Amino acid sequence: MRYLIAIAALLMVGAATDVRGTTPILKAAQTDFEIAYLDVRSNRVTNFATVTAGTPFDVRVVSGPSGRYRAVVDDKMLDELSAGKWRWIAPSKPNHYRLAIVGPGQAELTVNIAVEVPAAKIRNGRLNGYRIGNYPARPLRGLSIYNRPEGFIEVMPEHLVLQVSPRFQLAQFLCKQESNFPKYLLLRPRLLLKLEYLLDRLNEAGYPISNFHVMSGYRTPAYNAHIGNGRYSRHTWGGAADIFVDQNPRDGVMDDLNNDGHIDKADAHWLAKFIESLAEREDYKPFIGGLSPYGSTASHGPFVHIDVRGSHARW
Ligand SMILES: [Ca+2]
Ligand SMILES: [Ca+2]
Repeated sequence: MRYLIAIAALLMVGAATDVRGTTPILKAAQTDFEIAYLDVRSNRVTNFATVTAGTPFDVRVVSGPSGRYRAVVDDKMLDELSAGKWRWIAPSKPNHYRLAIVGPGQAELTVNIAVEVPAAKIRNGRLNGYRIGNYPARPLRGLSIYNRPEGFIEVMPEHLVLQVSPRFQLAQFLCKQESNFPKYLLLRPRLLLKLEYLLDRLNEAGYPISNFHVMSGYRTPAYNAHIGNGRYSRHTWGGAADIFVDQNPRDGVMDDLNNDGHIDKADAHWLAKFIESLAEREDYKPFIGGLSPYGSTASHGPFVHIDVRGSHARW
């Protein structure tokens, strides 16, 4: 099933040819029921979650057609706690697992669950050799989203192509620091849902954009300090992405979104303004966070920072 989704995602990517063209609207795959897990709700066919080894992971169906729902983890059926509600106890061995929920109409929804390697295994700022650095001892303003992480998602080469949402793969969020495998990262499901939401709205507005280029997703505190960023960057908690649109032409830099013949900060502004225009919508509420357009420097082109910190932040 995972491979079918990957193929479907590739087909969707293939359908888009022109940012301002008349190609059909690209809809991210959604199913006819909605689930709730961790701090999110989703009806996307592909989802992502993290859980600490040995701890419970709860998931429930919150809306959809009436009838019998089933939950299966790696081909093993889960017992229901009550109708449409399940608890999976994560194994003590960190790895990637696949939870499938099948609805009464046989529609299927997948949650790819990463059982994390405990942060307690960090020695001298390194996790199994991968440089992490140090998280601030005190959360910013006492907010729990700035707590020190309890664990990290382990990434081996075979996990790079793992679909973490209908249009995004795990590799897109890895820190840019040079290192061997295993690599580690944090990635908040809410960030993925926001990226998918923004693509849906862009497509509805007539921009058949198949994906964002994620210039920077997760950053280790060590890498974040190295590039001169603040200690409380949402990137270091896996809740931020620096993105641009790159498909016409696909050349590694932002496209001319405002169609003025130049690739510059005005294109980042165009994208930021589009995102800002969604801010009053009811369905945008879960995605409130930071938003800021950036221009080019010697090391990168224009991009837009987004995050899911839960409060509006502009700079
Ligand atoms: Ca481009
Ligand atoms: Ca432009």
